[in-house]
Amino acid sequence: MSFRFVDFPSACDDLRSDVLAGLAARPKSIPPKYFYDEAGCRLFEAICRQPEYVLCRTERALMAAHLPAIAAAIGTVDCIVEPGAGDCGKVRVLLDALRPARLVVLDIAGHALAAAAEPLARDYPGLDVTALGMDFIPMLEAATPHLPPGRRMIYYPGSSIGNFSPDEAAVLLGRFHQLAGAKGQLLIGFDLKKDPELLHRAYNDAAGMTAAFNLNLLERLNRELAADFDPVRFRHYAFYNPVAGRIEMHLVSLAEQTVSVAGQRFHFALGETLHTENSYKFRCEEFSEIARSAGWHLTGEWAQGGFAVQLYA
Ligand code: AVI
Repeated sequence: MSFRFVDFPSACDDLRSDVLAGLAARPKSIPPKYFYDEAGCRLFEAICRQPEYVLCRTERALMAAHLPAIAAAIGTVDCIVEPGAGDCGKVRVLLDALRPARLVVLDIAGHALAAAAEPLARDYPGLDVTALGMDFIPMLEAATPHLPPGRRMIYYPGSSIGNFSPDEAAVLLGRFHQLAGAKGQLLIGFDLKKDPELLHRAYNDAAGMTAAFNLNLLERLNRELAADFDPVRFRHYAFYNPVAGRIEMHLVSLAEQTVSVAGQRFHFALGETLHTENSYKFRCEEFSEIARSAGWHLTGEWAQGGFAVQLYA
């Protein structure tokens, strides 16, 4: 069994500077990557179990249904690289089908990642697993020394790419292209445009898990940045914007209030929003145009139940 965990320096300063900059901006905003503290990771897993949020289950069903064709299109791979791997649950089907020698997983929640990745090394004898605890968005290139030569495939499932604007997505996909190197491939999953009512329900589940996930961000800032948000004075507000082709998630202030964060004070008017996430939805051809602009060539496409997986070389 071979398992290695490398934790990159704490992103604590980034949290502070990103949050202070976001609260000073108009509209106020905070990058969605900060949802994922320990409680946020658990809440996201709970969201994936909600009947309204079918995204994770649909992707799993698509992968199961098309795995032989996907594996055949991919061919031989020496190393799978999964940025934002989280609980490392999705990559198992690919490990079964492709049997690569190396797996490199990256995630901002480093210790949760290590706990999830270590069992993979036990369950797949001969697989060399490296877990990199890093915020890969600013520091993806730091992963390069941990990648073996040979045929690499970047795996980016779960429609995580939808949490970036199309311009940001193109830049990130270009960096994936560099990281994959010669003969590199990209297998990526994204949510498709569909009935806005279905999308609306997915981000407004009846059990309130998405609301709790959104509001947990305020609890995190209270704990980690000595903030004094009162979560009861903010409302989870999520809706589909068909012009922009995205779900927008907001925390709307239910009162005029002033909040202290890391020693600085921020005023919220009644009804003012703190924009916490965009989740873009695509048509297959819209997405392949973004990937093409980043240097990738489409080599395979599977769509089912409102979700798509594309393969690029
Ligand atoms: C991780 N990401 C793809 C999820 C999404 O659907 O945009 C995060 C999420 N936000 C609310 N629910 C789920």
